[in-house]
Amino acid sequence: MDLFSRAQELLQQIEQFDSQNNAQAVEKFRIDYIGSKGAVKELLAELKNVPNERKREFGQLANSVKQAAEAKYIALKETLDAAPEGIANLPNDLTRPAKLHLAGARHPIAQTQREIERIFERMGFVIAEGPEIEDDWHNFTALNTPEDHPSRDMQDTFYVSMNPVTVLRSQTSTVQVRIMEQQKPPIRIISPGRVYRNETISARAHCQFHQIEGLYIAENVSFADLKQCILHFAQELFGRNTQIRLRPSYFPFTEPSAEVDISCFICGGKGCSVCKHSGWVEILGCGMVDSAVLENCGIDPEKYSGFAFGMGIERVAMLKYRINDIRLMFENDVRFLRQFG
Ligand code: 2NL
Repeated sequence: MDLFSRAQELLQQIEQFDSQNNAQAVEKFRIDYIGSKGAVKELLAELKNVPNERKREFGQLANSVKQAAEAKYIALKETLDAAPEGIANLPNDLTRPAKLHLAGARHPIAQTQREIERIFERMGFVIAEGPEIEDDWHNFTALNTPEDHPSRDMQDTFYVSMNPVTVLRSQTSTVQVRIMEQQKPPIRIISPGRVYRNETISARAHCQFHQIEGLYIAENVSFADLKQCILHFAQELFGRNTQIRLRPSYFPFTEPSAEVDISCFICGGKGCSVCKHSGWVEILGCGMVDSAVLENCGIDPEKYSGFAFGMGIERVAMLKYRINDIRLMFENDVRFLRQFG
């Protein structure tokens, strides 16, 4: 092939070159055509072999090949830089399935807490929260707990300091005492939150757990109001056919007091392992707020009365999701948590 034809061929190759916007292909173009050992350099080196009478003509042609190659290279670089980052390195198979996206989910305690909150919110209760580190007054004294009551014992409550007495709250009634001290009745609040008790850790007990307590104070609040409120709550959470059973009990802060069972939502009362073949499952404690507690919080017990209740959120969650060990709630093992997504 003569040199003129070779030059024409190069010109055509340069014009038709397609890098597919690939950085490596652009670099290869530079090396093959305008690099120090490239085709353009080779072509120009041939000038000495061209007969004198055609040197001028060949020189012009070779020069236009050189300019075409340089212009092409600049154009290739520009489109490459303008392309989104990394596009040149995309894997070939754009139809492959996307990577699995692992989204987080709420902890079963948080899900259960929210579900309980929503039921009471629909009845007009307002959420109230407060500190986890409390003084002796809000955790014990205002709640009518005698100086020698076992719950004050260091075996039961975590003391942060002795003088002044400061504890990790053992119940969220502390928040309700604070609200009663600040607000006039009617008061209708629920206080969810973490509480601490110095328990030996086992499948059923932990030194930290979550509670929701409720408090309703107004004129003429009766035990019948308490019963109906709890019945409605139980039917909302466990189903329309749920029944409740009240057993007399004792708390320092309520009088009278009761423990509430629900008809077993697993076997419907026939008897199973969840209700230990009794047909009933304990779900919360409650009672009419003791007049001494109202007085301690600056509320006139002659004018106002009220009811209160408290339940463990883990206990409800364990029943609902059939979890048999409370420790699973605090280990944050993803194999456990993923079951609640
Ligand atoms: C339980 C029982 C209960 C209360 C909590 C309460 C709060 C105030 C006044 C009076 Cl401010 N009572 N709370 C009453 C009865 C029972 O909790 O088994 N909790 C896990």
